[in-house]
Amino acid sequence: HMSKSLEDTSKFLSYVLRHEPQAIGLTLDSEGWADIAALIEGARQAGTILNRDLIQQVMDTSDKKRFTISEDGLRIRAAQGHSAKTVAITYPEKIPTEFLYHGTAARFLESILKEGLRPGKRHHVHLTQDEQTAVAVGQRYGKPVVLKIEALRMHQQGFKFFLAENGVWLTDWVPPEFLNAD
Ligand code: HQG
Repeated sequence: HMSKSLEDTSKFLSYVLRHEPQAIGLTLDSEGWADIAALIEGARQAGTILNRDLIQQVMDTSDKKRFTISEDGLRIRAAQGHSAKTVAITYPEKIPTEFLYHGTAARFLESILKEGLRPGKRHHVHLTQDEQTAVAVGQRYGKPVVLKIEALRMHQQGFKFFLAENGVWLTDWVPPEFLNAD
């Protein structure tokens, strides 16, 4: 489990590597990679304590494996969850399992059943193979509801699915006809 300070470090990394790299003068390439030395220097200038050891501790204790370090050890990226406009990761396209799950809050249900699942500010809709993970995701916004998605049937009808390196499934949009709330 993660300590409070490591959790803060993880949240800082999510913020700059997914959403606002420019907040610390950082540049992400189109695959989402940031230079680790530049990340540490940008954090220092913003008054955030960060070093390689802290980054490594976050990597080692992260249940969701949110971040990936390049093989040469010089770069880091978030595996998924981006909203940053300059990032467009080329995820491998995969055939999904029969069902995938999405956790959300009960108050969003009416809108979701009308419009389908939309990515919002992020680049994709996030789905998981694991119902329990979906419950935890939904809890972040209120009373959780888990939607069961007919992923394989979507795939058979031409919808594309991508698998991030941390096991999170991504797609562009889930139309209401493939959603079940029960
Ligand atoms: C909802 C976490 C109304 C959607 C997780 C969600 C994930 C709609 C919210 C990752 C809607 C967007 C992403 C519609 C979707 N009407 N609401 N038509 N379509 N929504 O945070 O999936 O811990 O951008 O249900 O594990 O909650 O950050 O997406 O509630 O993988 O690493 O709009 O974040 O990972 O919220 O979470 P988000 P998400 P981390």
